[in-house]
Amino acid sequence: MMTATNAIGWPHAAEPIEFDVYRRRADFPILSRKVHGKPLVYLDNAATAQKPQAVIDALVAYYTTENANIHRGVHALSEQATESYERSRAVAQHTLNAADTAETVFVRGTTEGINLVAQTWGRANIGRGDEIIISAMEHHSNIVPWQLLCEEKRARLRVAPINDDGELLLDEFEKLFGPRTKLVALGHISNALGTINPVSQVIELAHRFHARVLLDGAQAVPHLKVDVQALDVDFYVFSGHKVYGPTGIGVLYGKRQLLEAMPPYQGGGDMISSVTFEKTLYNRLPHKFEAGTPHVSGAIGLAAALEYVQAIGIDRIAAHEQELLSYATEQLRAIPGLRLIGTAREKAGVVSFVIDGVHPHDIGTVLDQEGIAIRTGHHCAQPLMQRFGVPATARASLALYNTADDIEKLVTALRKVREVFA
Ligand code: C6P
Repeated sequence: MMTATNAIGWPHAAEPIEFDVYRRRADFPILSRKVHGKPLVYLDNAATAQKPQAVIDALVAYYTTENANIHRGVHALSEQATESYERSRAVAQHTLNAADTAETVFVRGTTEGINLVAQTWGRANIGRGDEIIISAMEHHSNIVPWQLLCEEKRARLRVAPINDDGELLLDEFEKLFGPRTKLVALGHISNALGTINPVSQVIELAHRFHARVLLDGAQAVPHLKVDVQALDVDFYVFSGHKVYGPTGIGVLYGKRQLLEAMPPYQGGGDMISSVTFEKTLYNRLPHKFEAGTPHVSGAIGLAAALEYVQAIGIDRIAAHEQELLSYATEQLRAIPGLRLIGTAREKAGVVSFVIDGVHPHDIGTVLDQEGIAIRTGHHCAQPLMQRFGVPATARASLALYNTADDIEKLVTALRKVREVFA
């Protein structure tokens, strides 16, 4: 249990919060609104999760009582804002079980975290002919930054294949390693399939070949316990908005010795210890990577979200979501003409599917009229769609506040889709 003091008074994890899903739903004000006259059924959590009152209150409290620039002022507000920002970093560090706050860099989100590593560690460590391994199920954020780097350095991007269930083929994966392999960049959980990748095995394998590993944890941190030290992962990134926090804030974890050796990402205020026109000395970690005024309120809101999750218990959230996933899978399988895309044995709360003769966008539009929010499209994973031979899928994705009733409404609406388009 966290015992850190709470500078701006949001309800933090002093006491565990009971996990009764209907009580927890009441923590999320948006869930009581209607859409097209129907109660909102929010099943687009992989895109972004809704925010509990604790997070909204933390943002309001910060702007109402503390707002100031950080690390700069000697006045009281600046000192308080700095303390809250740095305390938020400690909450993020604790969430990932990083050894030190110096290893916990605030970024805008997963996308920026991956680009930061590609442009700093990557540019310094990847050379002509070197190889980077990704998988066939990556989000564009974990493809394009490496393509840019490979183009610049004339390095080679290699893609680990997956089977028809959407699972990594570990034997094939292993065959991709060689003396030029410098990095493996892998999604911890696929946003489009829900597959939970065997990341411990991958890290162990990569380290045998002296390659570094970056895990894209955008879909993992909201759904399972992540321990970067136990994993022995080199870099780990996630976005705040998918774990009930604000948009525009995320975390990059990096092992200290790697971050120390990396050049800065951007230049500007706060990332320096001294500047002359002849030479600039950089600030200590993690500030070396946080140029300019950071998203102070975002970090504070993220900490409130992480503490909220921690107070409920990530294991209880995971168990609840797994139960709903089994129920949803069973119910969807019973709909004639519906095909699930992504049937891995180890899965998080994502169900992607197509329905014979119906474009996924039409599914999304009919569901929207019923107040049901899902995502349709390629989910920023176009190569994965090509692998499954579909242009797009419909995707329902779960969060801690979803219920069996939400699944039943989804299933009823999908049966309606069949009737409308059959
Ligand atoms: N996936 C989805 O609907 P940002 O946008 O930086 O917060 O996260 C990017 C990202 C990276 N990796 C994975 C596995 C992701 O799922 C995402 C975001 C959203 O699936 C929006 S495309």
